[in-house]
Amino acid sequence: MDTMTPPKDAAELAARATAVLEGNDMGGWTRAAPNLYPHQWSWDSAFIAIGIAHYDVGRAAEELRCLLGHQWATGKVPHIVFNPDAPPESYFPGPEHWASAALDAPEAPSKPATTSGLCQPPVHAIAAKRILEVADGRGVARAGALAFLREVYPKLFAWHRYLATHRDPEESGLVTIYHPWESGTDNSPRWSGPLDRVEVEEKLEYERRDLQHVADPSERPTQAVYDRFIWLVELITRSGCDDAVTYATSPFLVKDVLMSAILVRANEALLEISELVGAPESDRDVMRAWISRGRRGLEGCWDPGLGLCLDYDLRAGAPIEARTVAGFAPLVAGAGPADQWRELLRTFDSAQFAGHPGLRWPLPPSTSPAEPLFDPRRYWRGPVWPVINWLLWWSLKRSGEGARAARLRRDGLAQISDGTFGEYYEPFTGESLGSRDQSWTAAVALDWLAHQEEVSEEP
Ligand code: 9WN
Repeated sequence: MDTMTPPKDAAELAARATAVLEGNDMGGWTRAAPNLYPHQWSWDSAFIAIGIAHYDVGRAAEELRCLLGHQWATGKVPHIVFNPDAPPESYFPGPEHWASAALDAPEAPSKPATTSGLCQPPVHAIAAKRILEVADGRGVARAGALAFLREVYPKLFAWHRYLATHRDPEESGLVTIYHPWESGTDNSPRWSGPLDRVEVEEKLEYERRDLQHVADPSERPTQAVYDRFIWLVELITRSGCDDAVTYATSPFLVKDVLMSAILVRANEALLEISELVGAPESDRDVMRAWISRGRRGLEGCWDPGLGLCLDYDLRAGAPIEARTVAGFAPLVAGAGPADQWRELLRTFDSAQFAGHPGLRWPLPPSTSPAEPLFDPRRYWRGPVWPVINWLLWWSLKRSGEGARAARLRRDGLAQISDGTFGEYYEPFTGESLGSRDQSWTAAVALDWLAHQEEVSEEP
């Protein structure tokens, strides 16, 4: 297949997206990207499962089953499940790093460590539900998809319970993260203030592996940021990945609004799953309480001046004032006060985000071009992420914003129709950046393309 020229039509784009996912298929699980990311990443695999469902429902279920097979006893779903066959020099920090630093955590699922000790946004219940919807849409494998939901429901419930308890002892409705990697938006200016306050107290001996896989180091985090990433990993592993110790001592402790909003929607999806699998009513009461607590928590993070929702730095005791795509968290969570919703859509359409006149496509940059730390080429500091657009599209659609969602899908598809399946895209030129053949970008393409066939909703 010629992968240099853009696909000529939707059918060819779908064929190429399928080829990317099949090429990254490691047998039961999918690496996030061929070179830069040779392991299974938690939230990537949820999006990947949605994409795979369009050509193989059973294999899509297997993707999540494999990830959830590495769940910790606390309920935590690890952010990376390591590929035992990946060469040690392919990614840092790899399994030996997590193992060597006393990963004797009683909750770890296996020894030596086969996972990282962090977690990522909980998109999994949304993906599990979507697998059933896709199966229904294709008229295939409903019984298998239902059996799969029955099997994973308790694991997903335990995962959400972990986030609602260990990661929210204050019962604020907001999820606490210990490391920018947990947010999935690692290098975002959201984390610059809290990271600047992290003091790297020891000399760190390590070799970065990410720079060998990208065309230009300016697309990846700086060395100062990376040192802090690694120092935080060091502190977490030294605590034996103990939540209570990390909570009490970590210099980086933040309430993440995007992760919290995803949890709200994931709880809604899990509620629906609980009905389908006949889970006890008491579970549903618990989930309903988590949902309203989550929505209340997000309402409290609203910044009327910026017209966005802001993360909260627990160590500084202050909101984090950064205009990033995470500020649209209430759109992801759905519902919320009508005036906030209107304000948020106004911010979305303004020149600060999708309405910026210089954009190649009217899609929200990961960081607003109006932010001092905006950088159109650097990871999470400006480029557009197809997977974030998918999340916004899906959320808007569920909130009855069909026309807006349709525009987002149309423009998002136009962006990824170059066929490179970039990890992210330069907002003004549309250039594909970071990794190529990124699995979740291919998955988003497949889901969007299939949706086009399901309904016609162009505004
Ligand atoms: C660290 C795999 C992951 C994504 C994250 C993205 C990036 C890793 C890295 O790649 O993070 O987890 O090494 O930069 O930021 O969202 O899950 O695609």
